[in-house]
Amino acid sequence: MPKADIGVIGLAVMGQNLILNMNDHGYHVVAYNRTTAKVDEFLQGAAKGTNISGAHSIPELVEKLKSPRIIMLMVRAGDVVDQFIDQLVPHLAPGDIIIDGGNSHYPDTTRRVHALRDKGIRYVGAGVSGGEEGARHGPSIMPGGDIEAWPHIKPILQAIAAKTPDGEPCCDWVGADGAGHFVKMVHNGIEYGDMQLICEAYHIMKDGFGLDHDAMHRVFSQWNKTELDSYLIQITAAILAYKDTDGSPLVEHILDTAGQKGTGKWTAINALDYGIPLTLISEAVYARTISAAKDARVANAAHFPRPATRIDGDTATWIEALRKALLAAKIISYAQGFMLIREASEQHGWHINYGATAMLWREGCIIRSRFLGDIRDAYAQDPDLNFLGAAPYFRHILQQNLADWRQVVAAAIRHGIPVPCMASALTFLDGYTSAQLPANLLQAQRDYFGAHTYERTDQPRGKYHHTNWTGTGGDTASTTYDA
Ligand code: NBP
Repeated sequence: MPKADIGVIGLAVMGQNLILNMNDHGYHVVAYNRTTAKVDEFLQGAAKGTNISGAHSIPELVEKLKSPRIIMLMVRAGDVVDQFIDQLVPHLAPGDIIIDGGNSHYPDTTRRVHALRDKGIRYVGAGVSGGEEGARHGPSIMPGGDIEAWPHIKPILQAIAAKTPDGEPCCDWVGADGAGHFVKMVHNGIEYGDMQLICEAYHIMKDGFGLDHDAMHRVFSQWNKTELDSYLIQITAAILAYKDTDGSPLVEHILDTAGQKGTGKWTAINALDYGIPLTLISEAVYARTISAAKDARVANAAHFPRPATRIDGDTATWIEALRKALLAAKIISYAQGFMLIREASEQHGWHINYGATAMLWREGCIIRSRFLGDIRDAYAQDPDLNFLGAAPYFRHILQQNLADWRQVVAAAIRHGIPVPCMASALTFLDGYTSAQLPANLLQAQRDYFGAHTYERTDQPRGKYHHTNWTGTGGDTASTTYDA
């Protein structure tokens, strides 16, 4: 039997579908799973009649692979990955490659890359997005880690990845260490933001404009023919048209408490750690948390009634204003996400290509959209672009949409419709485009109570001053540093 091209460990939904995808592209795959009965079930089930082989132990798996051996883990993130690495290493030779295709936290990937490099093993953390359908027919893949592995794994990963309308694979090298898993994490955070923005638009349409579900379905279908063209807008249109067995919209029978698995939270925590104002995605995480507090919301609702009236004015005009608000807020969300990627890339020396990152998400993943092609174009024009909203294409949209965006947020606030993402994005833009903010008073307060010092407008930057504000404090200043 000729040796196989790649081994895959983990035969749950992602592993099985990736293996079938690899097989479709002519790769000979060996499948292994902790519960080995699943290997036989797979070989006799979905893999029947294919070129896929099975292994019932780690040594058998390794033995069946050609050199350098390539083994992909598609298992639960966390300790399980370390356990498989520990089991594999004694059977591997220098130059062999382990790819972790699960949702690992990027510092774990960085640690594993370094620990395995010392043993001569090349380790890659590859974020995979697109769920079951993507895994089977073309996911977005974000590999990073030991670049010496890339020439060996590039043909197979790019073959199975989704393709852009121009035929480019949605898979390319992201950077060293945990860069691939970092970018996957931010992708998931952006997904939280996109979903919450759409939910806010639905809420305004339903409670503010009084649209029924068929009308909302038509609006989202129409929006999908504009710059908002994306998978999430498309499925929202389909969800709003979907009827339960009694003919009523199914969506209204679904309990309004959102779950989360933690990648949005990781993104927000990282933004705080890196000092990046990732306000929209953070608000999207909090929105899910508030939604989960159903009992408290129901109890409190009785004490805070909302205006019963609809938002005044021509509905068609409002719908167009809402589309503009959604698009503008989405630009801010991606701008903030790329600020975070840029900061991490610079701090770690990952040299991430931001335009290429946008194209990794163009197809195959949940946030796939036409918009990502525009982001790639913006970085092609200016690879060092600091703020996406400053790129001519996006700046023009923000300028054109700003007045309507303010109207929509103001109307929602007046009617008691929560719009945390649309509003925080607007507030971010107002702050990030203000030449003067009230932080002069804030610095005065800090110096007043804690001798934290301040810089003066009439003195060079970097020169710090302290005032004895009360006449009873001392002249000793606190140390100045950024936390
Ligand atoms: P799961 O995340 O459900 O993991 C199932 C696999 O992990 C099985 O092979 C299972 O073996 C193995 N496993 C578990 Br669970 N505990 C184990 C242990 N203590 N020791 C050894 N093996 C153990 O599968 P998935 O949904 O296919 O996802 C795989 C990876 O891809 C995860 O990291 C996930 O976060 C990521 N991901 C998932 C999706 C998605 O849509 N599902 C999308 C993108 C990324 P067993 O059969 O013996 O229990």
